[in-house]
Amino acid sequence: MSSAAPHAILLADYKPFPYLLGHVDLHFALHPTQTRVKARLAFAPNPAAEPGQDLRLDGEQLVLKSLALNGSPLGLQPDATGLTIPFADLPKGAFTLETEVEISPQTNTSLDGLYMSNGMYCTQCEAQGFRKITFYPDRPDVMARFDVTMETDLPVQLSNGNPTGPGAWHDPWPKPAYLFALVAGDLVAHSDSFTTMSGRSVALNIYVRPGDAHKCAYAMDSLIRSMKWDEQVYGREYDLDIFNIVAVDDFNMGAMENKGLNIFNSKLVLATAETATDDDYARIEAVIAHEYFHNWSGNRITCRDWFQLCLKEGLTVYRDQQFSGDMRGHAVKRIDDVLTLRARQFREDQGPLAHPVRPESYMEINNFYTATIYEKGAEVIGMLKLLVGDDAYAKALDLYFTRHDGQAATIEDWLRVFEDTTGRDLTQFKRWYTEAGTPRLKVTDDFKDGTYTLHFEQENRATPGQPWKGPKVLPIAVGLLFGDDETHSPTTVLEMTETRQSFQFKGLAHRPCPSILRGFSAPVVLDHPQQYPQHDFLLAHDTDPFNKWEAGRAFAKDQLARMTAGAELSPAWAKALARVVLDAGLDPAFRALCLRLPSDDDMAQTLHDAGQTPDPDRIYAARRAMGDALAAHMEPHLPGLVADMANPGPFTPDAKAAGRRALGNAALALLTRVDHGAAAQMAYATADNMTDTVGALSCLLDIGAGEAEAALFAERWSGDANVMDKWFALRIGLATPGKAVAVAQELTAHPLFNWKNPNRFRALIGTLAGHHAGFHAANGAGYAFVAEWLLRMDQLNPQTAARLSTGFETWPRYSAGRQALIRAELRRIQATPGLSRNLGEMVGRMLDS
Ligand code: B3K
Ligand code: ZN
Repeated sequence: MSSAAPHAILLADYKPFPYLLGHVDLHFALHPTQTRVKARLAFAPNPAAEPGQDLRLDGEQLVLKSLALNGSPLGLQPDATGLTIPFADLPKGAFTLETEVEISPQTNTSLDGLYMSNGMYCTQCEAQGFRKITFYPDRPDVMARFDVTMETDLPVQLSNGNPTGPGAWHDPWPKPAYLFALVAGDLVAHSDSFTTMSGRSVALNIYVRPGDAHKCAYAMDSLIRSMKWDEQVYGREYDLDIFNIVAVDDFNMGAMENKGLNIFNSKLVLATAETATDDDYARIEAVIAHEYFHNWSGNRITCRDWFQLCLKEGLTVYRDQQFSGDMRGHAVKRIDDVLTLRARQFREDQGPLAHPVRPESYMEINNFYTATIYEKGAEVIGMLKLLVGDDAYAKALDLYFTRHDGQAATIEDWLRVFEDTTGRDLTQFKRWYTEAGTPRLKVTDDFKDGTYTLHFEQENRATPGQPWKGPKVLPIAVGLLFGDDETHSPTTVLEMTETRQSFQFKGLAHRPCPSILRGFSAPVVLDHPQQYPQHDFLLAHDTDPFNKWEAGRAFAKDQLARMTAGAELSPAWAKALARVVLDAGLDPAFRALCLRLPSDDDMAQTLHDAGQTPDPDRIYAARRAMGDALAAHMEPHLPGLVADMANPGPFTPDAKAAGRRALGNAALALLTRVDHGAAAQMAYATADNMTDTVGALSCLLDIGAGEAEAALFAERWSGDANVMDKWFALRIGLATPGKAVAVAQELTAHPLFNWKNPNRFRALIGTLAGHHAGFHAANGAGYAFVAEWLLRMDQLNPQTAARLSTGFETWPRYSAGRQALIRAELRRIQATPGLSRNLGEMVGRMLDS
């Protein structure tokens, strides 16, 4: 638990650290409860800082055993958050500080700092875990070269950099402490090698528990493709002799980019056809790439302070999205990314936790690893690239990597490379970094004397602490369609900078149908009063794949909104959708995305944004009715579609085969609605891979059947934690709203509900919080259940508890009754003695708005 009294840290207060740290020697005598850490820190005064300052080192939960300055013992005692060496005690020039501390990895349940997972020692230091390992200036702008040695009986002993002997490592690249890592365990390696563009050979290893080595091939292949891609696309070469990845079962997030020693949640490494779904494979590929790409965007160039987090995260997400698009197809990747953006970032931006891509204050930095920093941070880069063009983007990135190599940089530095490359003034564009909230873009049009005019108006609504905002620079990609026989309609990027702005298209023979915001060229909510037949027309004819999909989406949302208000579903919708889904000329993965109905949470967000109060039960019922109507309409085609999508030959995880499975399983889900599960039962019995197994089981659970299959599944996979997480999530996620809380409650008594494991906790508690109608049960049982478990988790692992508390962030959307119930739970959490700074800050921000 964080012991410091909460107080706000401000961007405006940044000051350079008064001492430079040239070199660090660390020695670990590893022991489960009495690990000894010796540190030798070589300091010199920082000429860029104000002279005469004390030396303040961060340190939490450390037992200080000895302290010496230039070899002479010092009789100082630490306080709860660190150690201060008064300026008067410091020599004039360079000096060396030596400390020895004792820590207890086994009892460190926060999974932050040095901890143990299944008998293995591992670390997580971003953002501020290093201060739980030794006394240190734990801030990203203090960079040093590290030498590490360790003593332990465990056979595999790893740290950053290159090995210099058994259990000894030297990292030649100066780095901040958050990139430090150490692993010791009984592990086996899946090994390979990579030859870089300048001909250096790099040893590659993925370390896992004995018995799991056969599950690493896909992660290794993804790593090699990432290394090649970063050379080819960004000219970035790897810079050590060795690159290690370690998979651990107990991990607070997905993975961590420690220099030369990435540590991964095992669910993002281990994959075989039998145990991993296509989504797992895609995620493994993306996260392996993301962490590898951080070697340049994050490690070689790091952040000056944590307010600049998007500098590394937004850019690295943007790079991993480009990579996945190159590997798997850009149209489908873009649709997936926009679905995630809306589900997580638009949701955040609409509620009490909204914050700018570069925040200006925080209490607990770990609460800011958010969709806004990551996903919106990436969108901002995509807009910048669209505005300056691909060539200028490439030049600006080259300049960024050369100018700032080895530095701890800022968003100002980042924007300056674009300004210097292009001569553009990015002052207005910078609002994307400093102002929170999703702009709304209203569109109207007119046509007169051969001139078609698009009128745009942008609205930038207030967010917590930011009542007023200026207009944003919006790149709006537009195409005009004139008839149903177009094979290509060119895209023009309009640059909007004012609150209201019109753009004319002259010399047209007749009025076009506009396709606006192609490729989702800016992260805005489009308010474009188009309806059937425009949706129908664009769904059939738009040559921009994103907007073709978006037209179907807008059509479905329009229908769902009417249905929640009591109207009937229009038969035109199913007809229009079926035409695309059955078009064999289109990519199956794209057709599968078209079949995916808007989620309940997405509908609630959309209704709230339009000024209505969403009713979770009505949304659920409308979406079910819509699925039933589509199934009835498509019934004659479904068995054929399911059969057509079967892949010939053995399982392969590539995008083409995965796309066919996605469409086949989406069609099977519809078929299950009309054949009462006959085809899905057969599919379950014959499935030879996890995608089809989960696909068939989901179909059955979705219609309230599948008990026998679910039991078989649990029996077969009880020994595989990553697979069992899926089982917990399916049972709860597919329960009917009236039963979801009861099912979740019952599963907390399951012998495999190891709630201390973050993956399992997310699979159960997180899935309930994401079951829209179940979580928002009118009697408040969902809220009380989640609150109870957050409080329990907070005692052990505040980061995971705080992360899951975002289940409550949407409270302002709902009826007064539900609002009161949620706020009561949030107040109950807030009033709990001993609450962590992490959860305390989250709950406080949610209640304050
Ligand atoms: N940089 C890490 C995330 C650290 C989260 C700290 N609470 C993983 C990533 O973004 O690549
Ligand atoms: Zn990252």
